[in-house]
Amino acid sequence: MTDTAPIPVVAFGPLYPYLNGELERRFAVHQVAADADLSALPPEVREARALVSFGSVGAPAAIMDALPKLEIIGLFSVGYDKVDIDHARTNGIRVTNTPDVLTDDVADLAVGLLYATVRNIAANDRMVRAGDWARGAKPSLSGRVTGQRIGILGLGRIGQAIARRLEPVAGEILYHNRRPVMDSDYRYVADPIDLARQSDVIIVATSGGPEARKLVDAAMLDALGAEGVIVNISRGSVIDEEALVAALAEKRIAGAGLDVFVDEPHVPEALMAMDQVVLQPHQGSATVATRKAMADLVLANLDAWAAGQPLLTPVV
Ligand code: 8YV
Repeated sequence: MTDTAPIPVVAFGPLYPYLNGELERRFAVHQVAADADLSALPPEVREARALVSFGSVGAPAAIMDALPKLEIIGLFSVGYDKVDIDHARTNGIRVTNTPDVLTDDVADLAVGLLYATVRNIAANDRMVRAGDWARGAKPSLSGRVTGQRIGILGLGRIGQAIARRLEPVAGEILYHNRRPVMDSDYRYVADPIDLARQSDVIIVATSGGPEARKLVDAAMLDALGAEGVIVNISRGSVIDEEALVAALAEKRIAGAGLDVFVDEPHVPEALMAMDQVVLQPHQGSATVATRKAMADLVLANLDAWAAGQPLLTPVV
């Protein structure tokens, strides 16, 4: 009996090493850089029937068109805003992502960023390490988290996990979604500007993508106000980054805790200089346990596809 040749699979962009290793155990893996010249792909790469990618790289129409035998895209991320979903659907290409396994870690980081920003934890750490406290400097008094009105922009799985974490300390939890969440314990606000106006803190937990681009604009930041704080663990594209920098510089808002940015890994220089801003390098799901769970879910989806079984977490 002849062994069938391993299925050719494209690893699009540098994959998490454990995931890459497990893929190589199963398939014939071809590494393709995210900025590769797709018109020059070797013939054996163009035979690929599956592609594995992740949040910041995604899968534009061009890579799908460069792989005429592509049947499935497995994403090592819950966000699929960098995947041309319509093109995949039109061409009968399945798409899977990694929801649920990362919800708790992303929610934990959002809450950590909230406390770090409101209580000046990063700025005070720098002050102690610089020896300023020892030389008599006095840290500024901070805001507080307990009792505050927490506005959640996007009450999906991650937004709801954030709300559950903050329920014991928040004065009120309110949210904006495209539509109300059935049976939610939290107050729905139909307009994002009104959400900002009625909140002390805005936590951005919505999906990325064109419909959410610059959802948080100058008007929403002004509605949040000079005592307000914003946290973003969603996508940098959801906030008008220039408007955010201006609002922070002009003290029209008090602070920001940011895990995501428009042009990662590049962060606006102005934000680097601001003590009222806490910056993280897109670490929401970046724990050992969760990254392995995400990888195992990508692999389980591809194993199911290869065996002709139903996919576990299909987007398309
Ligand atoms: C990244 C994320 O995918 O899940 C998402 O949508 O943004 C993150 O988990 C992760 O950093 C891998 O690139």
